[in-house]
Amino acid sequence: MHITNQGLLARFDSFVKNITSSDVLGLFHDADSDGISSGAIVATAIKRLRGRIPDVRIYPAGASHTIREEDVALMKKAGVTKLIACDVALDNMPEITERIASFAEILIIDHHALYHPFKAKNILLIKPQLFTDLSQPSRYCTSKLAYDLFSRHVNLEDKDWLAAAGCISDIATEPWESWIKGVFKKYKVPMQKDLFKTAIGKVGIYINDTASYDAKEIHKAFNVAVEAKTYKELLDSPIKRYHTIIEEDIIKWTKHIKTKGEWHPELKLVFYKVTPKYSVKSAITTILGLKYKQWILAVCAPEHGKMTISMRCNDQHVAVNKLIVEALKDLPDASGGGHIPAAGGRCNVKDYPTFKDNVMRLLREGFTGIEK
Ligand SMILES: [Mn+2]
Repeated sequence: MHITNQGLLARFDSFVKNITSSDVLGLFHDADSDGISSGAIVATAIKRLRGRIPDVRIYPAGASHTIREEDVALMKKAGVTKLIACDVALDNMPEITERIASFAEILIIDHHALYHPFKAKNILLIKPQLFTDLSQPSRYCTSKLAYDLFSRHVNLEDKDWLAAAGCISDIATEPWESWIKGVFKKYKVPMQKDLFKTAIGKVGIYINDTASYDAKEIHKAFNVAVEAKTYKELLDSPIKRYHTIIEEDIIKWTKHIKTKGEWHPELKLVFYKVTPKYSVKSAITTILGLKYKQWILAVCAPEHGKMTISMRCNDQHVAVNKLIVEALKDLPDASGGGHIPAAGGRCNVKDYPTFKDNVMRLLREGFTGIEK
């Protein structure tokens, strides 16, 4: 990786140097593992720079990845003078972000796509594609990005395990392989092919499971990520409980596919409706997708009055992104898309049987969605 825009880093440096103890600092971080980890890394850096962590901390509701009006009101009321946002593409919400900029200077650290440029001059947007030559900017996850950026000003080496956990959670390890190996070596953590099975990979899982258990408990994961001196302290902390509970829910639902799935062996197809207690549908789908690699899987769950559908076909004999789009095509208020082996979509609950019929009809007609 090469730095292609030193000017942007210089602007970051002056933002950090201008933070004073009289600033009321806001921290807005995403509600998933990389978001919470990067937020904790930023908070640690701020604490070391000025003696206390950010004064106001907010995160998006559920998996919305957005900032709300009530967040703006809260920051305004608290008199926030500077806001640091982690792992949320605020440039996709320019209107609300510009309004925050009317009372606070904003630093956005993110690794999602680039959306709209800002008009306000006091918004500093930092994304990998704006200052590096990385071919896949998403692989510079926010935890690692925040770690590298703030390491220009303060020693964060004791938090390297948290940045590494963020990389693993976001499947963003490829550009940092040798650095991650070094972190594992430093803490004598055995490497495994599946990094999620390692002790540092579990840090990300525990943080995510806390958020899946109840978004109201996110502060516990955040606080322990800030305070833990090593990855072990985090794994032995009270958030372990959420992991145990979530894991039980996941295991239960992955097992039940055998009896509760609607199997169509002639089409190598299975429909499976799940109603887990916690928001673990995507975890269930990922595990089942790996277990039934040669099958076309459609895992669905009713959520907020809609049927959400996740499809997998890991051996890629059918492109499920094409299949889901085709099967949802004529249904009202339905949408879908994704990648060849993994896709998702949604439709009205009452249209779900039609979706199923469409999938079966298409497969019987020999639909693959693969370009020959
Ligand atoms: Mn991320």
